Amino acid sequence: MTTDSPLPPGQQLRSSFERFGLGRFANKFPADARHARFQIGGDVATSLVVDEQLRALPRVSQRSDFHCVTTWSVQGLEWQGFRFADFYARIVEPLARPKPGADFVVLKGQDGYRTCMHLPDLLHDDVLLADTLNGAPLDIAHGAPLRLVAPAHYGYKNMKHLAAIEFRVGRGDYRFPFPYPGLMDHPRARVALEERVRYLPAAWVRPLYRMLIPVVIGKSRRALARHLAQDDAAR
Ligand SMILES: Nc1nc2c(c(=O)[nH]1)N[C@H]1C(S)=C(S)[C@@H](COP(=O)(O)O)O[C@H]1N2
Ligand SMILES: [Mo]
Repeated sequence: MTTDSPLPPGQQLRSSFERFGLGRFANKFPADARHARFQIGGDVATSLVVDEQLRALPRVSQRSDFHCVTTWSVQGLEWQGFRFADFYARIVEPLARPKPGADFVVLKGQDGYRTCMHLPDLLHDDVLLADTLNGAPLDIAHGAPLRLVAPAHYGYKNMKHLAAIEFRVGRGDYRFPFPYPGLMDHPRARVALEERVRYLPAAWVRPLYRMLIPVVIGKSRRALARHLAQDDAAR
């Protein structure tokens, strides 16, 4: 997705990129924000932990826009990291060996957040496992040590503090984290098609989500400030 393109339907431009997320996760932080290491599991022949293997993948840079389902967008973020498609072809397929049809993907964060994506959507060229933002290592606000960047999908698919990726045959018992309703987690959440939620017309939820933006940003900022202050005190 290119930058400075017209905003997708229902989105409004913000000048600053803020820490954001579902309320319950504002006070949760990664146990290890330094070392990019995560699990591959689900319906695979071999579950494994990925860390050093990532360094063997080609490093890529990408400038892309970011669209939160609550209707804010920021333009022109510079990410660096690894293409998901390379990760899949060079690590997942040969080493974990997903079962045929394991194309329902569950992403989990170190903070306990989880969401799902369709494998074909993850294999697009603009989907990254990113470890830097705007030339600096990812900070805690934006997903250290490693996050998913999928610009064509709403922010809630862009898993921060990546802890695990599971390749599953079918949805099984998957559900969005309690107490949030499953209708908030559209399986694809494509921004261009305004797949904001499941079942309901997107335009209905725009005003509700829009009201939440200042509340969530305030809560996220205060929680991060407290977390960083505790970290300093512990040092
Ligand atoms: N682990 C984790 N990933 C997450 C979230 C979260 O709370 N925890 N929030 C999601 C939502 S709703 C959005 S809009 C983006 C926000 O990314 P940012 O905090 O870097 O702005 O992260 C997404 N990924
Ligand atoms: Mo979001």
